[in-house]
Amino acid sequence: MPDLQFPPGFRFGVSTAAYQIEGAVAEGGRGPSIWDTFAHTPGLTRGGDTGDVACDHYHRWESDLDLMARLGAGAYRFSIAWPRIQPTGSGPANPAGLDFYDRLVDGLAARGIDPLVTLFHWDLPQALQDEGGWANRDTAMRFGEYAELVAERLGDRVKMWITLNEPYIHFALGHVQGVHAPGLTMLSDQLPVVHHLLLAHGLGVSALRRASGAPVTLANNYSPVWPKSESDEDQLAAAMYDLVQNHLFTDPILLGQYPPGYEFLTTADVDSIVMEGDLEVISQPIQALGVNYYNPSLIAAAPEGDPLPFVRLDIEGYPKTAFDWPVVPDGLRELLVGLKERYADRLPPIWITESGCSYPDLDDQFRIDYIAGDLAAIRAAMDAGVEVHGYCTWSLLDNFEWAEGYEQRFGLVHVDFDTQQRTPRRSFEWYRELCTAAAPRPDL
Ligand code: GCO
Repeated sequence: MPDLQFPPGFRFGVSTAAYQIEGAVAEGGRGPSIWDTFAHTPGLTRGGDTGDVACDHYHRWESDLDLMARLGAGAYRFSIAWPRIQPTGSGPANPAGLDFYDRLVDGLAARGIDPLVTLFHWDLPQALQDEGGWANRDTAMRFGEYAELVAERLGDRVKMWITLNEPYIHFALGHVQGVHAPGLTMLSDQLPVVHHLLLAHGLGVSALRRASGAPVTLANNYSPVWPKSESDEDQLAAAMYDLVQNHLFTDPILLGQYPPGYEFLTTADVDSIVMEGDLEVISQPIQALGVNYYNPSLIAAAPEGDPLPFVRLDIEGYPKTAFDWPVVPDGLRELLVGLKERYADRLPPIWITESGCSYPDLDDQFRIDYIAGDLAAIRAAMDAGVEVHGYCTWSLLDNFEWAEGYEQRFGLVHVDFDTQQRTPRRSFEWYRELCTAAAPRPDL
């Protein structure tokens, strides 16, 4: 166990997401999501993998909660599948959907584990996508209604709400690069998607604050940006990448304004998209900021004629995960200190809502070293004045890694997807010492 000291009350936990672990995609009244459509489209996921069964968590949730209790997890960050609550994304709640999450939240409480609930982790109801998805302002309104339904049922027991997971990644990979659902390649006029995701966050905050006293945040994927060279071209490309990845979904929320230079996202009249009063809704106070961290971004200017002004380059000279991602723990310290410098007294306390690595072996010293590196980086950021309240590693279980299917294994617990057998890796026992030292819990 690392001999790092964290303040009393600091929580160690784990993170998952509905479409990546639940399965049972046509049970309990659940409607189709854009990820059901995308994963069932030939050629879009590795080996045609889908989340139809995943970790079968919908049926195995109680034994999975027992695993978390054995881990001594202080917090469990999971997402609610919108299409379980509203199969077509609007209208009355599906009772069976609310009942599933009601049992889950009660099961967590019975095991002394704090529920941190993400309302949107990319599985938009397909019926809303059929009406334009996030390009349609109405989708933001629907999200506010969905948030209210969930908060009215669970709001007395949820310990923190996360409105959106990684809106930048959902925008960039799902709407520009086309490699995630809904598989769009919008090369201009992207601002409506960006703005309606932010407006959904704001309407979600309003709804959650009405129906629940729990803190509200969102989780962004932040990445320190490293220009390839001092050349003007690379510096400009790096600044633009920093704008879209790190500031576009944070400045409007914490500063009440878009980052300078965002106008390149549209050729339309911005006032026809960003309506009067929207930024006031979007910038309502949040009580924490969720930070997902995986690695820095090495950026160079794109070649002439490329649709995007920047290219992300491989980062050499660091250990690589099985996903070929560089392991740069100090990047987490760098981004946390950078957030403090940019947002100063507007920065709420931080939760690390995701960080982890793909590594297949049961004897996974690699994952232990990865998490230990994260924790040392967090401790260093805290020593530099950044307030951090918790750390949820990605992930409890090996799960459906989006377009990569089941190839990449991020779990403290190995899953045999043929038998659904769970086998804790060595990192599980290592992390258990950390969790139980932070908040001793009875052995189950
Ligand atoms: C993300 C998502 C997770 C991923 C994890 C590993 O950050 O992309 O929130 O669903 O599975 O990050 O890529």
